[in-house]
Amino acid sequence: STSHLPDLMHTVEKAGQLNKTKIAEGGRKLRKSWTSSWLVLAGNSLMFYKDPKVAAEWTPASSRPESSVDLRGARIEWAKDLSSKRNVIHFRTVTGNEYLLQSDSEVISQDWYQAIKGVIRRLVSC
Ligand code: I3S
Repeated sequence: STSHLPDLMHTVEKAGQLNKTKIAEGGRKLRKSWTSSWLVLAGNSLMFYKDPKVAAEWTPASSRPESSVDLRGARIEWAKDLSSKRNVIHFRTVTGNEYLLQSDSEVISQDWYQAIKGVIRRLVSC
């Protein structure tokens, strides 16, 4: 069904490309596998889409998310000692799923960090 789409289109707060790897599932450590991903921050969720070939042409209707995480109760911090890459965000859901999100651009990483942190804060006070 595509009934969620009109709603999603109104609530997209931020969308863009980041490098991503999941490092834990339900608290169990996973082997890293970095891939380029298209992230969409909307409502209570951070959604991961396949990286579109032409970023400017992306819309919420152009594909379905590959996965999605609930930001309620999530934690975000700058990763220390978890990667040799720079500007790495460490993100953990309440269910113990952990991700590293990274861009070579400090500005892009900072923007995502602030945007995700803002949503998490907003959800705490709900
Ligand atoms: O934490 P690690 O094991 O140093 O992470 C590296 C590995 O995932 C590596 O893959 P292989 O285990 O197949 O060699 C990746 O290529 C590296 O990118 C990972 O390290 P960084 O520092 O890039 O997160």
